[in-house]
Amino acid sequence: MINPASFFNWLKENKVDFYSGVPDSLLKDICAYITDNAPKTNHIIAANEGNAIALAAGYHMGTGNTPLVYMQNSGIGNAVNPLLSLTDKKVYNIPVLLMIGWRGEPGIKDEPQHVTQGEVTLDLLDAMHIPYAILSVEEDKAYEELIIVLNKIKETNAPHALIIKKGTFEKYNLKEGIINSCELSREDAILQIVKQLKGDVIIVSTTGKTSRELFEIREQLNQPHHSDFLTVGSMGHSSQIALGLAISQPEKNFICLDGDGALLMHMGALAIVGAAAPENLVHIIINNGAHESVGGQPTVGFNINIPQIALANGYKYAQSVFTATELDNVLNSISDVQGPSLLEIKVKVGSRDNLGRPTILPVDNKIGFMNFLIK
Ligand SMILES: Cc1ncc(C[n+]2csc(CCOP(=O)(O)OP(=O)(O)O)c2C)c(N)n1
Repeated sequence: MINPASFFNWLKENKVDFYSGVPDSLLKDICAYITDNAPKTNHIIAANEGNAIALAAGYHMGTGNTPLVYMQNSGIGNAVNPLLSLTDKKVYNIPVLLMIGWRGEPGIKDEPQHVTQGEVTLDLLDAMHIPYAILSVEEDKAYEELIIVLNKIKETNAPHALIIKKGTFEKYNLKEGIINSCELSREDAILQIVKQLKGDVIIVSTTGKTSRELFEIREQLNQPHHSDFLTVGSMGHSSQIALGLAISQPEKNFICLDGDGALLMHMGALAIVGAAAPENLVHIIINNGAHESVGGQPTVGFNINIPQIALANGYKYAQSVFTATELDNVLNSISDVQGPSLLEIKVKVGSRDNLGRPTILPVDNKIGFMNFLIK
């Protein structure tokens, strides 16, 4: 296994000292080390992986150095356009060292949303003419490979990927974790929402632990899952799934349970909800200021005024709450408000160690959900 500190120092000695990306569970130890040890100006956790490539391109043009961009392989889709129309050698020819976590690696059991992505990861890079090396888990070998990769980048001035398998990095715990004084946890907030819902409210939940917690809460309460669409992948898109549903079934009420990282990833979605103005949609942002599901690296969720942003984008009502009592009050009245509405719930960072994963397949979730909606 590779020690995150020595990997970071090795890169620094080789003039790779700017980092951007979106955190990934397979990369959480190295991402945590970078978060704790890189100067703030040299590490920017991007809104999405495409933005990270663009940030890296800007840094390269300002310094001449090679930046590093990290991402989960599910972020390749977000990065394709800037990789092909910005950094590509037939366009601006900009060097980037890509570090890509290989979820769904063939032969290694993973969640359904990672399986095809894992199968096509190397093919996607081939199709984009981006060379890659699968980084060895053995430290000495890994550094030999890295020398070859950096030489290749120097020679071509173009992006080169490092594919990172599960278990490549030794454990490193984030020191600069976010500590806030919020009362509720994400799970507390979801439990309260589920318990207080009136009538047949339909929920679309975002990727990561939000959907896992919602699933477990239904199990605990002995409630069926058919009114929940668990968006296990597609980070940042659940508000648009909810929008598509809300406009197709205007007589039903919909809630999108979103995360701050997911909201930031595709924030333009807010303007589209505002413009479409579905009266029957409540967009709830569970804001912990972190990418909690993949290691707790910070987002800028606590630096921005989400309700004001929503109102400026055409939402009809927006509110922020911190406590169970405030949440109780808003949930009691929100169904009387004409939407689209946004409710931000500020929560602490963290989750249960024994949190499970949905035991129903995504396709069965969809079938049950559609049967419930179109009956
Ligand atoms: C395009 C894409 N990039 C990265 C990931 C990995 N990922 C899964 S959950 C998550 C964090 C989500 O953060 P947030 O929405 O704030 O929710 P939290 O986990 O804090 O509840 C990330 C980065 C992903 N699934 N898809």
